[in-house]
Amino acid sequence: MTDFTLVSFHLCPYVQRAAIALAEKSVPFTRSYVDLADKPDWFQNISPLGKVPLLLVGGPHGDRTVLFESGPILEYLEDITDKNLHPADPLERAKHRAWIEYGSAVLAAIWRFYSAADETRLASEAAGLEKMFARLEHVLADERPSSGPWFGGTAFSLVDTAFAPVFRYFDAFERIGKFNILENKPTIAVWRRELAAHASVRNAVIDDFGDRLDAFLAARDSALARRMITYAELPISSKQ
Ligand SMILES: N[C@@H](CCC(=O)N[C@@H](CS)C(=O)NCC(=O)O)C(=O)O
Repeated sequence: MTDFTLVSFHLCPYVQRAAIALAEKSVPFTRSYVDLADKPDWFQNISPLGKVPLLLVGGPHGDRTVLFESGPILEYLEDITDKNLHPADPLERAKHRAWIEYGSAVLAAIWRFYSAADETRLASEAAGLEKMFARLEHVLADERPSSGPWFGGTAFSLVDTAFAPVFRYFDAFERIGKFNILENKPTIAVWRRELAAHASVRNAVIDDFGDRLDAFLAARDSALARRMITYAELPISSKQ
């Protein structure tokens, strides 16, 4: 009997990918959390890049293998389970892998957005993100093989596991202001809404995820954090 432990950080979007895939595939697993600001020795010893997620795969004789990097973890879960989240067609599968990479590029752009030092940089990062989502809106609206709420149409896929954590950031950004990134993208709006309501996506994070993300964003030395502080200081009567 194999047992699985997902080594996590509460806010990590890459960890969420693995947690969603494990739930979609009905693979039982336990979670352990590390503080990335104060990494314990056991974690440093087994994580080659010092990053989460790790998937600890326990064998029948007490042996244990450490898998790192969300991409290989997702592919391994595809290999060992019957319920596939990748499409069967090789060309479609390759496209899905490419769009998962795109999801990682969007996460990097989101990092640049919430880390932007000043308002000028914040605006240019917002414009860059808007372009990335405009391309995605086109793919969803015009190139999906079947109509349905998910990236691939009717079937929930690994691309969905990659983008569900992306949209969680926008719940936080929209509490701070209006950045014109996801506006006027109706297909993305439906996708985002369906993902947010989906059980495996909801259960991929702890209950106070939103508060933790707000606190994380507010603690940075960034234009976005300054906006949050300014907003918090406004009298309640002037808040929308
Ligand atoms: N390419 C990696 C990215 C994982 C990653 O960046 N994890 C972040 C947390 S979301 C991390 O562990 N960073 C290490 C640190 O902050 O020291 C993957 O797909 O698993």
